[in-house]
Amino acid sequence: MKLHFIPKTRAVRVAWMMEELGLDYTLERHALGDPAMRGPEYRAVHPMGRVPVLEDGDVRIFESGAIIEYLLARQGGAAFRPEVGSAHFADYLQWFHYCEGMIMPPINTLTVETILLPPERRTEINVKRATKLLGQMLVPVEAHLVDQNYLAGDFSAADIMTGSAVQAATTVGIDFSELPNLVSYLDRLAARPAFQRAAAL
Ligand SMILES: N[C@@H](CCC(=O)N[C@@H](CS)C(=O)NCC(=O)O)C(=O)O
Repeated sequence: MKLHFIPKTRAVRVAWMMEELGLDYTLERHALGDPAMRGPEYRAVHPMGRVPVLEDGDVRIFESGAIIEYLLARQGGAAFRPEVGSAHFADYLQWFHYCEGMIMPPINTLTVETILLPPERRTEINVKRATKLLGQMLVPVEAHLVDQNYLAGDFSAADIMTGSAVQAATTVGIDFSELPNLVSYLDRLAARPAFQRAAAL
């Protein structure tokens, strides 16, 4: 299997999942901002010129969450996904999708407004709104973790998705002083050898 990869992006989530599953894979490395990612050759790999993309034989699949679901289904991922009949299954689905649905949109805005745009094109009000919204999006995760170590029973792919979004929130100026459960959750995630290997790629 080959993973199209850029460090410190959503591609790390997929590498993390592959490391947890103990899979063999190769990386095709790209660079953020490289015009080649918007060229016709790479657009044939990902129509928007993004990472991650996984290639597995004849299969090519993009969207980090979809790739992780694909890996769990095809590579014996039962240890990282509660069974359909489990009391944790609904939590698993909810927190798996909360990542891209709720936490990443304001992070996307903050990344554009504080990193990607040149200073003269940045809008302070957008930064303020996105920072406030992101803070609000983290509150339900903090509350959910009050009496449990992970989002859906044992560690699962939901922790790779929403956990990595919470990790990303630490890089865009969010104040975690009132989010102690998230701080210890981040420590638990960061202690996982599979995460450490993926983050070092
Ligand atoms: N929802 C997509 C988002 C993909 C995405 O936006 N990837 C970013 C990195 S985190 C990217 O490739 N950016 C490169 C660019 O915009 O040039 C997913 O979860 O895979």
